[in-house]
Amino acid sequence: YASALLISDLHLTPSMPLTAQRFFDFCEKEAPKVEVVFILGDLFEYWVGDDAALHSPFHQEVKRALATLSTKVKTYYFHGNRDFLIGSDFLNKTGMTLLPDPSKLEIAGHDYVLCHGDGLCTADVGYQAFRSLVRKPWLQRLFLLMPLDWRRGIANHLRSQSAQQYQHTQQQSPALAQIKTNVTLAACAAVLRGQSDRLIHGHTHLPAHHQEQLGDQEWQRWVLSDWDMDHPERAQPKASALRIDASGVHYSDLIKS
Ligand code: OKV
Ligand code: MN
Repeated sequence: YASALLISDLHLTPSMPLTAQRFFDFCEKEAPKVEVVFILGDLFEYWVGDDAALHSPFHQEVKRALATLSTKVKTYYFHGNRDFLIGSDFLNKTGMTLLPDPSKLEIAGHDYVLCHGDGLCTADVGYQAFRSLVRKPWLQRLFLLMPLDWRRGIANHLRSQSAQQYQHTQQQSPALAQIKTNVTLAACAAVLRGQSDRLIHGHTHLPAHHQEQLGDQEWQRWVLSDWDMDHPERAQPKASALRIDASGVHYSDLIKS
């Protein structure tokens, strides 16, 4: 591909209308200018099955935006840690192609390893255990066989547990919380080894370009931003994409005041 836009961590929910609006603008104006768009996971805040989206006007609107975009440019999707249950029904309806996490792609003459990023947070042993459990196909099939209201109940329970756990760690040791919510050098090195010296991921909400090294392995790493436009008090509202073309790799600030 000669030009690409990469986004992640929009965490779309009906309760964040400004973020959703930013995404609809992105799909209409920004994204059709490139050849390919990669969504590196966590497009949604949570996902308990494609059937849950069938009767929701909000999800229909997101589906329509993606389906329209997919007629103009190639669209690829990576599962995030929240929306890893996005399945073939949603993908077919939106025209997106699911890629395995991580995947190596050639963009504008360079090889990049792309992934969501949660798999790189190997200092958080508890999360990695949760991840390998809920990614088991047999457990996912079992979960999806449950009635929708049970699934919503389990999801709400797990989400409040997780928020409580994070708050607890943050209060006990902010330094440890910071280590647990970031990627490790060892995991980045392992995912790139023999593949590439360029890594792009989201998940940590710490947008930056890094030059890194472990032993005799060197690489560049770009982190995508999240898209919270609905909580200006929490942080500076940010919603940026990473653009790759012949001129290089650039953060394109989508905020126009
Ligand atoms: C996503 C996270 C909730 C983190 C449950 C099997 C099981 C899938 C699931 C339920 C939860 C996704 C699908 C959600 C991510 C959380 C809490 C913490 C840190 C099962 C398969 F085990 F119950 F059978 N889930 N949802 N978390 O609400 O979107 O990533 S979720
Ligand atoms: Mn994430």
